[in-house]
Amino acid sequence: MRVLFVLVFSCLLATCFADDLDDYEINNNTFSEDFLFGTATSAYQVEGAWDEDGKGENIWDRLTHTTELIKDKSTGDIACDSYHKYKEDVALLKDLGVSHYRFSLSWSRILPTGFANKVNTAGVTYYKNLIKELKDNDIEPFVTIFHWDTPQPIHDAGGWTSEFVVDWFADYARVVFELFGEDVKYWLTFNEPKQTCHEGYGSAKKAPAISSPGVGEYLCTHNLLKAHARAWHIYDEEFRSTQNGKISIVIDTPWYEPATEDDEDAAERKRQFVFGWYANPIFNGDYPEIMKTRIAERSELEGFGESRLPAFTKDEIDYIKGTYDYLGLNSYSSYMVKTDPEPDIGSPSWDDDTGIYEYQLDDWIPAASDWVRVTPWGMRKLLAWVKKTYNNPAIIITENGFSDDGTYGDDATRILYYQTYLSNVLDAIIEDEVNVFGYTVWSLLDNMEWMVGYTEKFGLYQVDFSSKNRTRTAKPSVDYYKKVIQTRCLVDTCETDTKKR
Ligand code: PNW
Repeated sequence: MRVLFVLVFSCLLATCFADDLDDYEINNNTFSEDFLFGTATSAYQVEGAWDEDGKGENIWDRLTHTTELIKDKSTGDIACDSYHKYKEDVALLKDLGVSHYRFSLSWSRILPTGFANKVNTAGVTYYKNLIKELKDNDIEPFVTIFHWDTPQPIHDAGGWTSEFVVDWFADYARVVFELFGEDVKYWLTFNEPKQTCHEGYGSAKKAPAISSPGVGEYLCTHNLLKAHARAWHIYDEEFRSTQNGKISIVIDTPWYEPATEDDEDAAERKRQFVFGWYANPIFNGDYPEIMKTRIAERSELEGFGESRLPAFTKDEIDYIKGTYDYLGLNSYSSYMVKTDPEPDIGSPSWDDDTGIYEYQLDDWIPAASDWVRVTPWGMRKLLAWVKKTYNNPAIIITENGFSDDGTYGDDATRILYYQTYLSNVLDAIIEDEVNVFGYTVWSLLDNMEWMVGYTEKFGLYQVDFSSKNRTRTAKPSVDYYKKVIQTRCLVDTCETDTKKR
């Protein structure tokens, strides 16, 4: 039996959107007892203490201190001050009842020069303390090794466009496995590599804000994939037998829905350019054929001597293929896709290489972030597509969430977002037999939202950035998420006989 539940929420909204959410049925089965419910943050976005206790400078410190690119001209110098308030954060997590907390390590806090020549003991102590506090409270640490904050000296030496970064990252990964591996059972090498490479080196929309469209992002990705594979193999060969953990990567994508039946190829092309760019080498071997073909053709028409997409050798393909123990999936929203078969040949760009147009519909309920609209059906379609395309991997949703602008009020839209997305996750598990073993809300706290500073707030907890104390206050969605975690149920009453599933 299923219940219609959402009507109440959709009409609490100031505007009732045409894409009526009262059409959504909420799954009233339960999540299994061992399904993981958690929440996430990243180092630069919450820690602050940017130059404290020996931490080195990273590319976000440099960008925020030396440019005017951040919307509210803010920095992550203090952020949520989690470097000093981690015990308070863990108390919030405990109160929520989560099974896991996903956070990232700041490379520059552990290795201030970026290189493994010098380990910063105080930085190591911070993460040891955080991990101990989590474990003392029965919360499993999910540790992201790299969440966009490249050490400045690594960037100065060539960053992700230098092949040597593979060695530098491998050295860093070995250090953190040695230091923390006894207590960490779930590792993630990279968070959302597309954001690092496309936005960092292609479109210049994120640090280090390099504009090299159609070239820089492919080079960055090539090195990053090799670095991921190297870290996976180091773990596999040197640490797995004693530490018994699992290691993978986080890949992000919206769901891309064809605008008409004729646009299915375009939608699939876009999925491959966004997600397959990273997932295909790791899960199936090598870049997607469609990327190899299109980029080679367009490069030739543009007068390049070789494809702008670098090629892996056969050995590299074999080395990268299979470097996952599970999949970390981040997804927030959906786009409609129409074909744009051959954008003009001119200056190269990844966008033109994809050959599509995309847009969101006005009647999808918007968040404060212009790229997030409430499209829960996209989550189910995405999960089914990942299952089919990548051989049914074990998946944990490592990020999903909704932003407000500070005026969250009764928080009804965020509650609606979690409820409808989780309902679609449950549909995917029960009806499509997708192997999803966990779900992670982005984010525990309102935090430094990169280029838009503190203007878009994804937190379950509001943070008062004007107070020295960075006071945390629960938004109403905390109660809803707590109840879901306790009861495993998304509505008031669930069927009881499915508990053991
Ligand atoms: C993620 N998109 O970024 C990051 O992992 C977080 O650090 C960030 O705070 C969070 O999502 C919210 O922005 C994304 O345009 C940024 O599709 C942009 C997109 C997806 C994820």
